[in-house]
Amino acid sequence: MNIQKEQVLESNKKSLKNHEESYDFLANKLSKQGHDVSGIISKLSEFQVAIPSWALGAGGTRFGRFSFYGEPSSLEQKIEDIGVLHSLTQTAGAVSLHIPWDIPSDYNAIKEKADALGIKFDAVNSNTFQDQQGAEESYKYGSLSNTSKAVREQAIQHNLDVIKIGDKLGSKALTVWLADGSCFPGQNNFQTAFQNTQDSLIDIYKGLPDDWKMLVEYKPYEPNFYSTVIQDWGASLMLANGCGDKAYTLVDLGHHLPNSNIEQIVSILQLKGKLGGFHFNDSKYGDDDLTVGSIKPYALFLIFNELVYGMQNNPQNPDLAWMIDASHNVKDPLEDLIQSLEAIQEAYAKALLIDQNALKAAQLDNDVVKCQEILQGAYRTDVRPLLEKARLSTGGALSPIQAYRSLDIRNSLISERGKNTVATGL
Ligand code: PSV
Ligand code: MN
Repeated sequence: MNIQKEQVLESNKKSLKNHEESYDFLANKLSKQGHDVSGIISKLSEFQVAIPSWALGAGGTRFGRFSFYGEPSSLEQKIEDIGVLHSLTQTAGAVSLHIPWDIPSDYNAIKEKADALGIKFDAVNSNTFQDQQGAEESYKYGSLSNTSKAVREQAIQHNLDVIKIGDKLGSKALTVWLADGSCFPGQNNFQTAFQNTQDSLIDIYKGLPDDWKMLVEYKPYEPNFYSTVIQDWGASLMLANGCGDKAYTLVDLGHHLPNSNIEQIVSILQLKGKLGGFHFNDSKYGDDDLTVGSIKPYALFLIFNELVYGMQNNPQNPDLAWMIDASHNVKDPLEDLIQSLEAIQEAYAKALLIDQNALKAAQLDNDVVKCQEILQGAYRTDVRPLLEKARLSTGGALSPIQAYRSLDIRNSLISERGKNTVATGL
């Protein structure tokens, strides 16, 4: 299903006057404070976040899965769903494919479809955490770290195949996340597992095209509950450094133990030029994969403060691959993704309002109270009119959720696809 520009314009009509009033008020106030409002609007419009190909159907847990029906049952349909998100939000201009869940059957057709909808192919993700049908070796006891050379070779080859698939689509990065680890003390030799992983990653790295990056994702636990081979940013950074300049660390917000200072991790990785990618989500307890900004919006803002600082001050760090990596047990997946996209833009806009010069001066003066006032002053600003303006200026919806509902998109998808379709993914 495709949304026409006129439908979006029509849905905007009702709230246009309200938007103009609130935008004029805010823009006026911010300009008086010395902010470059149109510069902020352009930055918001340029900020595009990839949608993971595995998040468009119902999520679920091992206890159950409850569909909202009309799920995309092919990669073409997944791209169409991302097209819906992009038409409404104008910030979902990329897709991140998970292989083998989403291997294109017709590369040209997929590329044409994505192109027509303004969607690029961001990082491709390999999967060595599930056994594939017909595979000779099993990943039950690990993949790149496995004690068996044959298993490691199969996992290396899979990653090389994923690079080839991504290359045909125009992707420029491979994300490697390993479930490898152990469930019980003594099960693994930590050093052997780490060294095997390093050697395997180097073999994959050798197959990386010159203009590609390798993004090494870390996670402290799950599905292994005693140890994970790449458990934190330190392990990821060591492995990336062991591979070379094109290898970077990828931070997934849900992959930290409770109360970790993620903003500090992000900051130091940028200083070292080694932050390559980002998976957005939110969590209360662990890797909960909840809607971005739904639990800890202030932490998200503090992370964006560091990201903005890094983007402005760390030319040694490359442009990042931004992606949402969330799931949804009780929401329409498309509504959930719209809410995540909005939360990301909101945190970014607020971080752009931080007066970096004033903050630096207050830090030099050790004026702790002023430092906090500056951060919280930006955080407490209601920036939603700026987000609306950014969307309006690129043909998006003033309120993507309202437009999604008033255009009755889920019901149209159900009529087109039926109730029983199931999207690939976890
Ligand atoms: C693992 O929890 C993860 O964050 C990795 O990025 C996977 O590729 C993704 O979720 C999907 O399972
Ligand atoms: Mn992730």
